Amino acid sequence: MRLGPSPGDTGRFVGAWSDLAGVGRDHLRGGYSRHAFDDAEMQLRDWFTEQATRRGLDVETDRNGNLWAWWGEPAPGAVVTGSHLDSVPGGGAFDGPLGVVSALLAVDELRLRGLTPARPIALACFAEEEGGRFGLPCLGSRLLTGAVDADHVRRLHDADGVSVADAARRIGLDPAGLGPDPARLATVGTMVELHIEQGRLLRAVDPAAVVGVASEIVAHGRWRLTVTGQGNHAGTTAPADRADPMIPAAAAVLAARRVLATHPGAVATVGRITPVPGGTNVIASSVSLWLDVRHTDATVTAAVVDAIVADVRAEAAAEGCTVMVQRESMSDRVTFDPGLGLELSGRLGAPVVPTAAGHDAGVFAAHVPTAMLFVRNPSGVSHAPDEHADAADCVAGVRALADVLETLVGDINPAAGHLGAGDE
Ligand code: HGY
Ligand code: MN
Ligand code: MN
Repeated sequence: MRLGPSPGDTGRFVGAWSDLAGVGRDHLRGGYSRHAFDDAEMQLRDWFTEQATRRGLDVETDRNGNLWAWWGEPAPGAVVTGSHLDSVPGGGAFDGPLGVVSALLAVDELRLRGLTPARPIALACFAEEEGGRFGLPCLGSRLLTGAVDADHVRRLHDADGVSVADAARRIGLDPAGLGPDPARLATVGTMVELHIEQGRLLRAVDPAAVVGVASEIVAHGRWRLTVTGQGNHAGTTAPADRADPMIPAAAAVLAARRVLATHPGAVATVGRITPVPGGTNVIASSVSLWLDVRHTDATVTAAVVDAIVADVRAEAAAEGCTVMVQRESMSDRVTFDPGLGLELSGRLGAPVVPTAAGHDAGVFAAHVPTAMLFVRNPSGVSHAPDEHADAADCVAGVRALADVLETLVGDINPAAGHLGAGDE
């Protein structure tokens, strides 16, 4: 194994990273807005395809819009690594793309080490991980594994009314093909996702740790509340004559914080509220708001939602409004493969930490041995423009991922010692 990072490693990372820096910048919100199959994400997909092809990997798009780049013929037992290219609105640069760029650079590293994989390696970019366009996170991996109903998904639509079916069609997919892909799932032997850490648990365990290994993902879900009142004039409507849906909506925001006092370990967030019509001098006729609630125990997650909804319904009754609650997504707690996690933690000398962030790896964990590697995030900030990881730590992440892949497919052939097809 080669010793510490060389200028080539950092330069290689910075070079690849700079390719993405200008794609999908959100000048209104700051950060990046790259959503499933939109222009920005398609530019990143094209970049990934070009980079993978240059490395001699065979690139394909599966029936659900996930990208796969193969080192070796697709066959059962493949080791899959990758992440996603889409972002939240105004998101950071690292959440998703770090895992994709690191996978490409890990292939370079393994070729420098002379590896001839004894099993196929696939680099993957999963579609709509954030759910930022159609509201259902990990859409591509959940369709592939059959974790969501394809007919329901086809009818989902974005803020402009474009359905998943239409969006799929626009990128050349057959909407009727969206759904379980058992043959492809059967090729996946092990899945490893590298991701910037989101939060501060790694530093709490070991401030010097650059890489961590995930133990679990807490239970988490998202609910849409639609409060309906009576639209009216902001100036001429007396308080007693109002049925203002913003009042119960405000109760949801405050309850999301208040109920945590009685549910330790839970987090609840209202980050998105959309009044209709949304005029400054208008009492809204309805308000949609979305709850994001997480706790390691799914029953506590449900209890937190129930407590918040009870507050909203009480305020709605007093205000003469009605409330509709729709569960848009729910992911139970995921425990990653303990044996694999301990093996990787020992191999890398990396602490094992849980996370409250969802990932495609969390979807695969129900089907194959799955692991996640976290790269140090000094501030812990994510889903915001300030999200950042130092280049040296990202290079350490690439090398850790290469170590993991070598462990999983190892067959070192020192005689090789070349970059392989499509040298950089
Ligand atoms: O929302 C999440 O937990 C993830 O970042 N998609
Ligand atoms: Mn995210
Ligand atoms: Mn992510």
